[in-house]
Amino acid sequence: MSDPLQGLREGLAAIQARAAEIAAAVTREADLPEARAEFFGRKKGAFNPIMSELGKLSREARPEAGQLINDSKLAVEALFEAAKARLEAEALDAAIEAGRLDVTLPGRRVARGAIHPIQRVMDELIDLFGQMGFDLAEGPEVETEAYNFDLLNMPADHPARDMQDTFYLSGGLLLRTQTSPMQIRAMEAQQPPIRIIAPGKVFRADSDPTHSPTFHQIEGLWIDEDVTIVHLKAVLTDFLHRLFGPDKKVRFRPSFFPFTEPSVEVDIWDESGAEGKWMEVLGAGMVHPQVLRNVGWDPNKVQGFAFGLGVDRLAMTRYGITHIAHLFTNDQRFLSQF
Ligand code: 2NM
Repeated sequence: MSDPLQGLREGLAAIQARAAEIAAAVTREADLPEARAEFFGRKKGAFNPIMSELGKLSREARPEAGQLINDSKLAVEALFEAAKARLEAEALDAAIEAGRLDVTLPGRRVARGAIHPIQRVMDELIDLFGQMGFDLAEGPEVETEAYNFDLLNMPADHPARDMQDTFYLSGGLLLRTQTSPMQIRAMEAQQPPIRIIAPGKVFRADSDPTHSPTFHQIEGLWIDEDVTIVHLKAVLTDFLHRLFGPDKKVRFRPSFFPFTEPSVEVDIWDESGAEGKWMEVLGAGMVHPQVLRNVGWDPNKVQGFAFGLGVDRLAMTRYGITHIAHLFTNDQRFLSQF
């Protein structure tokens, strides 16, 4: 007895064989929909002509034929599902291979930071003055002429205001040339007594092998009803002995600053060379009565002293740094020594 579905079976077998070939040949997941369309596409799908043949079969043969076609479609669908799973696994393998780490390679050394020599000295000085009862004052690096000069008894024709020394900004502003404006601000903001230090960066249009346009100062101020030049000598001598050792020889010389009267400069005896020499480390003086009046204080009721010192030179002496440029180039090899 001849099988009326013989032709259908052969046709479906051919489709499945071709589907197996095509599904196995796909190498990229993105190509799958196109390959699938060869069998299930609305227009070119390989099952379409077979579906239209269905109508030519006898009524009795149709259910079995329908079943055969469905089974075949499911088989082809399974082939493409398997191909999809294979491609996903291949992509995962490739990603793992590409990201493979050799955990036996030596690690990269992390450069460790260190505190800059200037900041080390700053911290040490702030700590020393803190032990001596001085509070910390702060203030802006961009200042007005009033705070940087006028209120410090440096009038408009004062040589220090020359364009050659001061970085002027627009709008009547400037980069502070000294830390003293912080002291003026502190005096304005509170009432006597006051005992503060004001550390920070200062700026002068000055650049050569021994001068940097940015450098660091710490200034101090102590005002009360009965602070005299004796306190100035005692506090600064004590400070220098704490910093350099109790046997360090200290010398006070008369000097001049517009914001103090009288003014002094303070030297220490430097024995590092063959000969030994006096080395200037501080400027100081009794705060000028005009400066006190400028902040609204009565110089007949309160008085006191102020001082200033350059931190950069101190840091160089302390750490044996011979070139000022080392302080600013931020060379890791230099900085990591501290
Ligand atoms: C120095 C030397 C002498 C000083 C004076 C003042 C203020 F604000 F009280 F007037 N602040 N700092 C001063 C005095 C600074 O530096 C070499």
